[in-house]
Amino acid sequence: MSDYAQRVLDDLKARNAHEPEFIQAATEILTTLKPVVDRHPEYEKAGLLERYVEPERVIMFRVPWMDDKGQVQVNRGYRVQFNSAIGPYKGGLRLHPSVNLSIIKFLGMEQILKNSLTGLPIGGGKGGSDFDPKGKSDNEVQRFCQSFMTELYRHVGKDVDVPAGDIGVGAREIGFLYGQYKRITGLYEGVLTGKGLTWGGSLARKEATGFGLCYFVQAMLEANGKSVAGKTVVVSGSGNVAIYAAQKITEMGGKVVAMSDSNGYIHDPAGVNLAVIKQLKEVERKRIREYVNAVPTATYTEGCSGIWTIPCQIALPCATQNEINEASAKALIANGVEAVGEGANMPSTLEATAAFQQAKVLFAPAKAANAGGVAVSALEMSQNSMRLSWSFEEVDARLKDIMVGIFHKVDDAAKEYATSGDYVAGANIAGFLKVADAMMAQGAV
Ligand code: NDP
Ligand code: 2IT
Repeated sequence: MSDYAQRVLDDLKARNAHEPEFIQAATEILTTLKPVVDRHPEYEKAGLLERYVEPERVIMFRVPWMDDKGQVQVNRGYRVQFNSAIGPYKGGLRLHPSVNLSIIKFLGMEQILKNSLTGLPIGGGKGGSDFDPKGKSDNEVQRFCQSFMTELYRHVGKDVDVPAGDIGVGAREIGFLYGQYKRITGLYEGVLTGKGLTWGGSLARKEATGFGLCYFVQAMLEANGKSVAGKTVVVSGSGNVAIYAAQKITEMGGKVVAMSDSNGYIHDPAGVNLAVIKQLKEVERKRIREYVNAVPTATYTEGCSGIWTIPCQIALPCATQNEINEASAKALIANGVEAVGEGANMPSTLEATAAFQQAKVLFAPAKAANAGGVAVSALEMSQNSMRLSWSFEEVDARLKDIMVGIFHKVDDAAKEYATSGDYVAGANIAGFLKVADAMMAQGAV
């Protein structure tokens, strides 16, 4: 690595020693930016990397809410407004008990480059809370969301910062958050994306991350003389990203044989019945183990990592960070995996990524492969500003163009600056160049 990037990374590690996920994401990004920094010595004088790794603003706040028993509960809320060089801050809100500043900062820093890759004018941000929606009533979720927005409203706006969904935040939560924003500010504006279709949402936003992942993976396979058709696929998770990735990959001729949740995974060699998964997860909010009640030929196994020991040619991790460690990567490689498409953010550890790349597995990194969600969020912002809505087919066609376009940007940057086929370096470099250019033009801010 160049002295400059290494120095910034060493400094970041010392100053954020207690933030392992943030250090992990920064290590990958800074390591792959060496050839860019070498070609642009002016970046060092401009403190560009030091500015890049430091969020513009971190907002942390108390979120008090009353549970159904009348007991007041307190959670911690976050919004990291990381980088506004190319547009208003944009990125999801995560509600999960594991949420802390390290996780929100890693997600925010990834989001800067992802949003840049979409080619649309959106900066990078992320937020959330350690609130656990599991087991909470609709009323409790509503009271939490209203309290969260009662603080957040003063920091967001359609041209300032536009949050959306992530783990634990779907249409229900976006609805409660939007209602409270509207009530406090009196504004009917596109301050959130992932809204319902009757009140400003975009067709195909729900499907966008999963569909986009499959469009990217298909483009990557085609560029390497392969295709999805006829391949056996393992998809982890059974949330928003996983469900629509499984749907599209099936439409493309792949066969999904396993899916999971945070308790365990189901293996259905005949091909997963997605109608059953949707009913369990989207309608009833139940556990995936119940799948075997509807499909008795399938098996359920407790625990998450075992899903990666099921033989497949395509693996789509769509649950959460670091769900594939080196041992899981090696199990996939030993079973002949040909392509990995990251639907979740940073689902592979640094060691797992290295193992895939050494084994010449086609590896589609999250910030490129899962950019379809935020890309359609940006299309939702456009539709809101224009006060009109596009058809499903129109949005889906734009999504496909954007994902194929991202693949080519990433592929070209890998060839020009790194090694052909190193899509990790290609994504970081292609995303960074646009942000760096904008930051240089705007002065030392
Ligand atoms: P959902 O909440 O809809 O689904 C998350 C899924 O992952 C669930 O099946 C959940 O299981 C599982 N999961 C969550 N946390 C863990 C954990 N700690 N261990 C094991 N399994 C876990 O979220 P999304 O589908 O929206 O998000 C999935 C991933 O995709 C995340 O990494 C997110 O950042 C990323 N992403 C999401 C986008 C979007 O538009 N929604 C866009 C781009 C990326 P359980 O139900 O048991 O908790
Ligand atoms: O990680 C992500 O890109 C998201 N959770 C979606 C963000 C968005 O603003 O749509």
